[in-house]
Amino acid sequence: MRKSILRMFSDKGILVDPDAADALAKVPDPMKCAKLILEDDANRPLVLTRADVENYDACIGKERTSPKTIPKKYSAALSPPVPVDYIVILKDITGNSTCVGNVIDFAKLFNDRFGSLKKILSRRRELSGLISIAKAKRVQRDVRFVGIVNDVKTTKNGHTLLDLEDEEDKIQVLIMKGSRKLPESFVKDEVVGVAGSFSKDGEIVIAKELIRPEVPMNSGLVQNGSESVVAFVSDIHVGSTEFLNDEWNRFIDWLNKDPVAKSIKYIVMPGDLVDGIGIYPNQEDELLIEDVYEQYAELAKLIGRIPKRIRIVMMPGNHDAVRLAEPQPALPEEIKSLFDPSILFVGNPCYLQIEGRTILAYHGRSMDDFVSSVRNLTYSEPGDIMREMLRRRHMAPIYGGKTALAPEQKDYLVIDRVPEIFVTGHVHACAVGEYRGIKLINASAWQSQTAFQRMHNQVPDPAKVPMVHLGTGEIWVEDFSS
Ligand code: D5M
Ligand code: FE
Ligand code: ZN
Repeated sequence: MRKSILRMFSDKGILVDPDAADALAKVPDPMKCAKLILEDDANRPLVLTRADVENYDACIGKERTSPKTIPKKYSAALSPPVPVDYIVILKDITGNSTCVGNVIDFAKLFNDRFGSLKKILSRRRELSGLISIAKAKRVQRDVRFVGIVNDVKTTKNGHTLLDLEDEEDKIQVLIMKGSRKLPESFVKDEVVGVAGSFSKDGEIVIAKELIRPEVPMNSGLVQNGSESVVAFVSDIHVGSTEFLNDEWNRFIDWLNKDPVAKSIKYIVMPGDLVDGIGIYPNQEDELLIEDVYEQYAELAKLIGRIPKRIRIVMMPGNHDAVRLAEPQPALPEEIKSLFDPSILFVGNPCYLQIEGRTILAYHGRSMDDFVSSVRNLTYSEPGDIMREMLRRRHMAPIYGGKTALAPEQKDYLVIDRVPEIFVTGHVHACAVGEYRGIKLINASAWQSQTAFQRMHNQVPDPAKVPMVHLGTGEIWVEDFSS
C-alpha cells in the first residue's frame, strides 16, 4: 500500500518527505488522500511534506464541505436533481481577529505573508533548490531565493533595481532593461522568486528569471450538476443622493417576475452596502440619509423585496460601518439585527464555497493603489487589476497606500487557495472575464457618478448584474440601467 502510494507520487515527479509518508500512512484513507493531493493541480508540491498532507481536511477526517456538517442556518435542501444547496465559509477574519489592545505588530503580518507566498513559490520548478538570501550571499554562484519587495528603483540607464528582503537578510536584484521574460512592474511588499547570478563584485544579483507566485493554468470550471445561478450586486451605496432607485426597482421587479431570474439562488454583495457617513470630505452634500443606522434600515427594506428563495451574502466595503483596515470583519450585531436572520454576513475579503464552487470575494479598495503604482492599469479595466492580484497571489500587497492594513498575525489577503470565481466591486465598473480558468467579475454599482468621481474623470457603469451559472460556469450580465 505504502509503496503503491509513493509510486503514484513519483510517477508525477513529486518527491515524498519521509515525514509526509508517515502522515499519509496514518490518515483514515491513505489512497483517497493521495488522490486528492494529486488531483489538486493548483497546489502541486515539488516535495510533499507533512504539512501538505495535513492541509487537506478530507485527509485528516475533517470534511468541511460535507453537507452534514454545515450549520443548519445556511443549508436548505433543494428538490432533485440538485442534491444540496449550501454555502460554506472557507476563510474569513470575522471572529478570528488578533488585533487587540494597542500592540501594533506588523512584523507578524509580513512574516506570515512571506511564509505563505514562499511556500507557493517553493513548489515552482524554476525555484527548486532555493536558499535564503544570507546563504545566497555566501555561495556567490547561480542562486535561487525568495524575497519581499522593499523598494523598486529605476537606474539612470533604465534598468530596474529591486531591494528584496527575507526573514534575515537583504539583497539587491538588477533587472536589465528590455530583458524579455522578466516582468517589469513591481509593487512594494509583493513577494517574488529570483533565479540569477552575482555581479562580478559579488554585490548584487543579476536576474535571469523572476518568478511570481501566480495561479496555475487551468481550463475553467468543470460542470458539477448544479442548476443554481449566483448574482453579484456590489456598491449599493444606500443613503447617497446618487443611489439609483429606479434602476434598483427595475432589478427587483425582474427578480420577482422574469422566468430567467428563477434560477438565481444566491446574491453576493461585495461591499459598500450603504454610503456611510464621514467617508470623504463634504460627503454630507451628497447624502439623502444622514444616519448610518437609517441607511442600513433602508437597505433592509430594499432587500426585503428580494424573493425569499435567494440566499444573500453581505460583505462590508470602505463605506460600511466596520473598521476600515483590511481584512474587515462582518458587520456588527447592532446592524445585523436590522436584517432578516437568513442573511449571511461575512468579512472582507472572504473565501466562500457555494454549491461546491470556491468564490473569493473582495471589495477591492487596493485597486486604488494598484492603479497608482502599476503602469497601464486603469479604473475602467478592473479585470486587469484582478489579474495582477492573482499573479501576486495577494489582494492588497502595497502597504502605506490608500488601503489600510490591520496588523493581524495571519495575512488574510494572501490568495492561498485558487478560487473558481473571483469577484470585486469598489471601482463601480461592470466587467467579466477570465484568467487561467478563473472567472473574474467586477460587480458594477447602484450609484451614479459622484462629484468626486466627476473631478477625477471616473465614469461608473452602474445598474448591471453579472451572474454565474454554478453548474456550467456560464457567465452573463443583466442590464437595468435603462
Ligand atoms: O469608490 C468608488 C470609486 O471612486 C473607486 O473607483 C475609487 C474612487 N474613489 C473614491 N474615493 C476616492 C479617493 N479618496 N481617492 C481615490 N479614488 C477614490 P467608493 O469606495 O465607492 O467611494
Ligand atoms: Fe463604492
Ligand atoms: Zn468602495
